[in-house]
Amino acid sequence: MKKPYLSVSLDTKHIVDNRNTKSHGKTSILGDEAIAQAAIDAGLSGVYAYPGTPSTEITEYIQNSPIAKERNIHSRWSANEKTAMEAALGMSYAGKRSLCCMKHVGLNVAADCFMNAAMSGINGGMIILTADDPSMHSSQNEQDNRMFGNFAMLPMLEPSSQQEAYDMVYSGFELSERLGYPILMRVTTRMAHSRAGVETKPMVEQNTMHCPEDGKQRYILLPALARQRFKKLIAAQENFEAVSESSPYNVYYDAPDHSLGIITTGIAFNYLSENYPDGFKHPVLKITQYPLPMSKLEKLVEECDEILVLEEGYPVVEQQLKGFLSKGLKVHGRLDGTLQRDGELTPDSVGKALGISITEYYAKPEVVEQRPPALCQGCGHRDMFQALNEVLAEHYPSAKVFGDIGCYTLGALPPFRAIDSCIDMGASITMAKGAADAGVYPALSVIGDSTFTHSGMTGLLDCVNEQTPITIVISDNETTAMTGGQDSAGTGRLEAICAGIGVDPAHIRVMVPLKKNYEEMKAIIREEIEYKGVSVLIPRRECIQTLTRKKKASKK
Ligand SMILES: Cc1ncc(C[n+]2csc(CCOP(=O)(O)OP(=O)(O)O)c2C)c(N)n1
Ligand code: SF4
Repeated sequence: MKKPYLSVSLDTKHIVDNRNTKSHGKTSILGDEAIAQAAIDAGLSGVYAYPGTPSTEITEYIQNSPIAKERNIHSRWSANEKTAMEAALGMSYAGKRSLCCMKHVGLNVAADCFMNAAMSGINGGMIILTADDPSMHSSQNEQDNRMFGNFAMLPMLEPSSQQEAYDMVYSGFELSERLGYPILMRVTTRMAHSRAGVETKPMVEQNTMHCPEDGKQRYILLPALARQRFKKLIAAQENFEAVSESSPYNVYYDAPDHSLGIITTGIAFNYLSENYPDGFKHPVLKITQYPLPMSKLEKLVEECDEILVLEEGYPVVEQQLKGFLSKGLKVHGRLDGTLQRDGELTPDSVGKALGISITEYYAKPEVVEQRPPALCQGCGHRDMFQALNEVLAEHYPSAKVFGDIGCYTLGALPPFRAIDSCIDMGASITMAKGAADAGVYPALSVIGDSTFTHSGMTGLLDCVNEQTPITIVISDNETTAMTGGQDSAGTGRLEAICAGIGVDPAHIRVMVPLKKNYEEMKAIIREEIEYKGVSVLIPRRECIQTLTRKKKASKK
């Protein structure tokens, strides 16, 4: 008989996980997967997320986990990061443990909920996972969301290894419940996407549903109640600091040479350790839990002549140490040029900052060339851009095309050079509106289907309300392609959504972006540009990558 995945032992809160015919143990996984596995093991009831590199694999792991399925853990993608965080807060309100994941810029979208969840606090444990992308491997900026954690005054975790990522999430829900607040956990690209051996722990049962008894005091942020909650949040800081001070994650390592003291945050500890395989030369304070452990920091500052701060992202700790007027303390890091001001740290850049000579083992072979990214051959976005470019070149040379974020952003590059902007998700429609208001004609927007439902729909409503003369192209490949082909929230319903928002159905035009249809497409594009109101063009053809994957899967 097939072994069941789970068996519940009645005398403890633990559930034995029989996935690998053992209850738990060591397994080699990505940082993102360690986070997902830890959440499942810690009694997660729901993950809420919108895809975004480097966070996507967390939710995908839970979606593909037979145990998560068996335990009925919610894992469907949300429409955007704000809806995801609000749903996670709702699940926590009902007493269950929830995880909310996003890439760093997703926290900008969810910021309204984030800041206010810090006021209400939580009921079931809640972890908000931000995956930051220093060096912008696949992002439009490299913001460091520890600043957001400080802004919201919430406790934060920033693992230095995959094992720590696992342990922090496993115990993080309980910590969140103990403190009464959501925990912000920050990882960066290398942590999310590199693999290591991780020791897993026994599986815990999910919380039973229990709504908060004091819910009406906590969750209704009317001014009189919100003022009380803010005082509570301020008062809670002392407790957050005490917990951080005694955290097993913030560790002081003494070493013989006190001419320098080193502070590491998050993954920088890993990079430092690689440079000292035989033990540290200088005292090191490893910080992976915030608020900052002040007495440990003071000890390091008092015992060492100078301080070097190694942190991935902004100089958050370095700036705090320097303050505005602390002339006495010699602090080195990203602000004084000891390390580069932007981009990722590496073991080598850390070694250089310490004056350690670096041996280059693997020089880049000459045959390896930097290649700009490009739309796949056969992609429907190509045909859409080709037809659009021809119309604009022939009839509207002063047209401005406001772009958005997705595979189609690559239409900015040769050979198309088809878009004039790409700022944030949804901005194509609203920027085109503002430009049209200023007199730009024709003002066009090019947006993907997933980006449209993420944050384009409200901008469309603004256009409809003012009958803005604007032509919006929703380039519909029926998936969220850029992040790997996740479901897109509006698939099959885009025309209905646009009509529901108030676009005249006569000006919602669907087309199939193929070479053989160019003349028909061009005629429609021209007609709708000539229309002095809101028109929506929907070139629709499935992404060839998802199509190929489906075909392969159906042959198996
Ligand atoms: C606020 C925010 N969340 C997530 C992302 C990651 N991201 C980039 S493009 C994209 C979606 C693209 O899907 P779609 O608009 O359908 O275009 P496609 O890639 O399919 O052409 C996502 C999720 C981001 N850049 N910003
Ligand atoms: S992944 Fe899909 S949408 Fe993206 S460029 Fe390739 S075919 Fe086009």
